[in-house]
Amino acid sequence: MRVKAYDRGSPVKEGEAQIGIVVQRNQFPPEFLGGPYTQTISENLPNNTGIYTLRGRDQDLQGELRYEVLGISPAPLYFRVNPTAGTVFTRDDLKKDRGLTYTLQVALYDSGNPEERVFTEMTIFVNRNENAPTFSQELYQRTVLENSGLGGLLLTVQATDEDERDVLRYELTDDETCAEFFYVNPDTGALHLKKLLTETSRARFEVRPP
Ligand SMILES: [Ca+2]
Ligand SMILES: [Ca+2]
Repeated sequence: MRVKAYDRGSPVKEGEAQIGIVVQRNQFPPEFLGGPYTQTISENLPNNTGIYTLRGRDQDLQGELRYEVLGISPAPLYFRVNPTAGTVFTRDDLKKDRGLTYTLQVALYDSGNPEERVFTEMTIFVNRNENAPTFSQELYQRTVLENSGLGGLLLTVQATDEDERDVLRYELTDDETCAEFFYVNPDTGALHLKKLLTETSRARFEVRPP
């Protein structure tokens, strides 16, 4: 646009200028990058531990992005998000609950006028250890010949754990002589001879729970 000013003198004289108006519009909503999000954590995490940082952007950002937890219950009781950094933190003792999966719904706002927003969900899996492993039998027994060869499979112990994600490992816990003559595969529970029994006069080996 042009604008003109003139006097009322005689003769009339005038000056001219240009006017430029820039209209700032909020054309683009913000967006989350890389979602949907998942994270697996331990139930033992202390309060205020950062577990993940959400990332957002806005093509015509005029101020700052703002993150806010909106749901979904009970996730907001245990998790919060830093409004400017987007980092998700624990906010309470997870042992107060027994949930294994939490869905945290987070909104992202730009600072436009009017404000635009977008939502995302973060799924948080919590590892809990509520059950001790149990063996399939209280006693495993096997008689072997004194001259049994090394490495042969004597028996296999087997335990299960009701905590789905727990991975079990086996270990001999009794006296040193047992550990000297026998070996248990930590992954499979298979018990093998690792030293010839002719090298001891002992007739009975017992491995008991601690
Ligand atoms: Ca925007
Ligand atoms: Ca367990």
